[in-house]
Amino acid sequence: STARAPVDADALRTRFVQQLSDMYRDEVPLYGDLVDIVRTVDASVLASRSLDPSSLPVRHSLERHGAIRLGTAQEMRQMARLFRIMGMHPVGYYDLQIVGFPLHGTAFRPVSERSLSANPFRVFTTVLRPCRIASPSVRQLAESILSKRQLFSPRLVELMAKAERTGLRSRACGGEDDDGNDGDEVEEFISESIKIFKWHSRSTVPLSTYLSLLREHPMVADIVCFPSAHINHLTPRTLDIDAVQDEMIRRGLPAKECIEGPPAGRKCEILLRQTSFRALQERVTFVEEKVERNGGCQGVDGTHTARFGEVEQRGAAVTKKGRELYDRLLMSAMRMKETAGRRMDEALRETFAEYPDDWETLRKDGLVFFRYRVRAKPAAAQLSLGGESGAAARMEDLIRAGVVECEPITYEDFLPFSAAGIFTSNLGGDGRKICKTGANGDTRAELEAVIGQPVLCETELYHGLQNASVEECERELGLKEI
Ligand code: OOG
Ligand code: NI
Repeated sequence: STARAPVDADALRTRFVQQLSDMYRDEVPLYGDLVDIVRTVDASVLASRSLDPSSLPVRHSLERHGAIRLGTAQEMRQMARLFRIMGMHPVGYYDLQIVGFPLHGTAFRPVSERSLSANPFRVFTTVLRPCRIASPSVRQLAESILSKRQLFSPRLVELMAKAERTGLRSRACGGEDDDGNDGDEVEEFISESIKIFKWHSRSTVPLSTYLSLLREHPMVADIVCFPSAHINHLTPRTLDIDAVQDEMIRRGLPAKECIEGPPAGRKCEILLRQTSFRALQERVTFVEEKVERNGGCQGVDGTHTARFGEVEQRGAAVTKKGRELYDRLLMSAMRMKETAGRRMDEALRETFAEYPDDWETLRKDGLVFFRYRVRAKPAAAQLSLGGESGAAARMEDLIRAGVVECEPITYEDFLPFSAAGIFTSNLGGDGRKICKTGANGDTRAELEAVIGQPVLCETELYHGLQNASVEECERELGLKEI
């Protein structure tokens, strides 16, 4: 019989996010409404620019990010393996202690140009840091409950090992797999994986346990009290987040008041703008206190607030210098809000007047990363080479000569303060909770030890993409040896 070729990571990821999106739409109908709003808004943006929907890159149609919160180092390590099989790697370090949450994490996402354009699905993944839970008894309780949880089914663990060894095969490709098996491993792998992200309205603990964890910190209750690592939101990308925000309000969705990230009204979008609708109160059945004794499992009714909807607009990836400028302007807007009682959107508009807003300046000032490509190849003799001036100046010369063109590289990551704003607007109950602080140490190294691999630096990745595109131009133009 013919051997099947293994399914590649990009195809696995695309199938996975498709099913995840279908599941979340069933679970949270408002997510479906939000996706519909985005579709309508994007269609009218394209129409207003006289563009055909097919002019959007393929990746746009199912571009999503999600978020999960894990309980233990072991869960995080296994999750990293699962994501790696789907072509997703840990990028960027986020310490949620900045908003008083006992969590830190990273984003798992594709990193190569090819994988990103196939499907850029990313998951903001945090893990509980028990050392940041203030009450020793609550910490102990959380750890003991989590030690009994098994997110990954034995079958999934088997399939993961196989994926790492030989890859997974799909029936759609015909033939048998190398065990002479005609089952569809890919389908099984995806459905077993999806189970981890599914919502369960049945808690694994009694209501009183839930309440004591909730009193300590709502995130602790959310992480500890359920049998899965339910996805807490799934975010579509839009071309016009201001229009989506207006439409959410018009339709009566419980939208967050302000959009996180750079201010509205820029010509050159940078980084990331996000808004969300608030988490909904959902019915949950808790285990009965004396469940062993009466053997029944009728449970006790309660509620939980965790899952919400979010939408984002992505702009250009900025350099280290561009990020420093962004952070400085954001900080001064935040100060204006706190000390002068200014509205955040107005404060942002004011401080961001300092952030250049045309691509040429953003490029020449080294604030944004660009992808270069040869536009028209001239005869070799026509290329004048500013010898000593280096690659950047040479690219500027080539752009001026009409030989090379460039476009900003899309930002594929997250923003800590935006994430923090999204987190805090979705706490439910009484707002901001503070976790125990302590000597901060090297928390990034702590996370890397948990994951068992280094967390990649997003700026280095963008730099790598830019450099690769410059080298490609130089090769094509025969400038490589100069
Ligand atoms: C994650 C919040 C962060 C984003 O888009 O910044 C996030 C969470 O609530 O678990 O998803
Ligand atoms: Ni998000």
